[in-house]
Amino acid sequence: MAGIDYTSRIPNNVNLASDSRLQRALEKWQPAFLEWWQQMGPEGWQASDVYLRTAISTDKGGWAHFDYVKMPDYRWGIFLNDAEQDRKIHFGDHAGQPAWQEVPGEYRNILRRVIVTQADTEPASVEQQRYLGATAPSLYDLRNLFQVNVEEGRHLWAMVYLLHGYFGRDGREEADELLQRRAGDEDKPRILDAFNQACPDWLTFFCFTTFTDRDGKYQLGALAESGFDPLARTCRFMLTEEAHHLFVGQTGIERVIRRSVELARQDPNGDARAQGGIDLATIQKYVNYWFSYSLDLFGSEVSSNAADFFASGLKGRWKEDKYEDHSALDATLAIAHVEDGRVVDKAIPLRNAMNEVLRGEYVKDCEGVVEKWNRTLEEDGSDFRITLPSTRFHRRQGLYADSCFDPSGAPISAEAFEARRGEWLPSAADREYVHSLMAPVHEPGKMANWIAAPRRGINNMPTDYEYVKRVD
Ligand code: BYC
Ligand code: FE
Ligand code: FE
Repeated sequence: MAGIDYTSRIPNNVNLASDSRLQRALEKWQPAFLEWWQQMGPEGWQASDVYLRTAISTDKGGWAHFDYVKMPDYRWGIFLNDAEQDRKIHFGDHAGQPAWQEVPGEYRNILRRVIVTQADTEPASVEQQRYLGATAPSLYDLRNLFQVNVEEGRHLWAMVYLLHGYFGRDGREEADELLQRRAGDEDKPRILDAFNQACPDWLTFFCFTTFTDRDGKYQLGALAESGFDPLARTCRFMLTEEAHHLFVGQTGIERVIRRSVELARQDPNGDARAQGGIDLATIQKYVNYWFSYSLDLFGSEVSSNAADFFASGLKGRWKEDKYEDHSALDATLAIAHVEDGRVVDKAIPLRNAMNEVLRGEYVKDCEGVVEKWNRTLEEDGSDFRITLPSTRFHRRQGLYADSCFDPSGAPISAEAFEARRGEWLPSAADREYVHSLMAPVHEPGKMANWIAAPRRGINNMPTDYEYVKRVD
């Protein structure tokens, strides 16, 4: 079961051949996807040979195969983790009942909405990253970008399979619309804000893969608990692919930090910018920006949608098994509210606080990442430390969206915020400066001046391996 059938037009491990209607529907969607990829996927490089990994089975450890592939020939397909026998819904109002193998009628609409929202982020991120190939700091980084891009494309396939397979005609219509919305488009934007923000440079890319892909990790983790079994199984496999995206982000920022410290040391005034590097204060501003936009992706702190998702058994908590009480009916969570310009805690029924519960897990994970960056700073002899701003800082969604806070979370006036915005968030001049550093480096093993070399290569290959062979 875990083995993947690569002989059919759409690689899969769901025995697609046995359902000819579904197979035909997906085969009809496939050319539209490929056309979208040509139009909105990585600009240029489509004829180049890229050292990519492809899934060959969903077994633990043994699923990756590495080889040179031209991106349009990547075998996008449908890979679900194996079914667990007699799996039960394990939280919410239906706990103890058999997991659903078909869409429960009463939850059809909310389930479709969650799947569409998840699906929408995948092509959105590819669109946001479309032009980064032109300015890659090394072939190693270029290859990682393309790996992330093809896998986000596959995540779209994972969700489109659910829409086509379980939601009939409206599912097919949603699948078509997923190829019509565009990141950042005024008329047809992507659904969630972070996926309409520009990603014009590699510092942004590394922040995005650290913080925004990490939202993906936690949302997929919550959906991997779902009582709708096909969703749980597909999210479990997506999570194994996701780990590499997070690695790209975390090590990317770490390499920018290392190089920044090194360049500052070479400069008589300790100024990394004077040596063509990215100063640590600028990195901190990009961290503030992408952390806060990614916090928004968890939705409002108090949400009846979130309560419904949990009650219905469709979306659980991160590692739901570690909790003792799976009903979440008799508990509350203290959530900071703003009242008359002051921050006061209020007890919120736990089900309504599920977005905040998941965000809390996410924040802990981000703190661990920042700790690792700070260890690098310490090892390299720098006194600077990266910090995460308060979860109230610079929010666009939820309880704090209509007030202003400083990075410590203290309420401030809108004027005070505007006066200091440039200290806390990337200014136009910061963006321009970072952009000015983005020049492509295509020689194997060579790195752009503003970033340190990776400690090791991909799949045990040396760092100066020719990860991308340009063919024009
Ligand atoms: N931007 O009760 P509320 C990934 C909307 S990332 C714009 O606060 P709810 C990836 C919300 O839709 C993972 N709108 O929120 C990463 C609702 O609209 P309607 C993506 C927003 O519903 C990198 C209204 O505000 N997966 O995989 O409890 C690269 C009030 O809703 C935003 C998922 O998101 C926002 N940030 O929760 C590639 C999982 N936030 O319905 C891929 C599926 C909220 O009133 N989605 N709104 O029109 C969900 O579970 C939920 O929809 C959310 C929101 C957690 C996003
Ligand atoms: Fe994804
Ligand atoms: Fe990802």
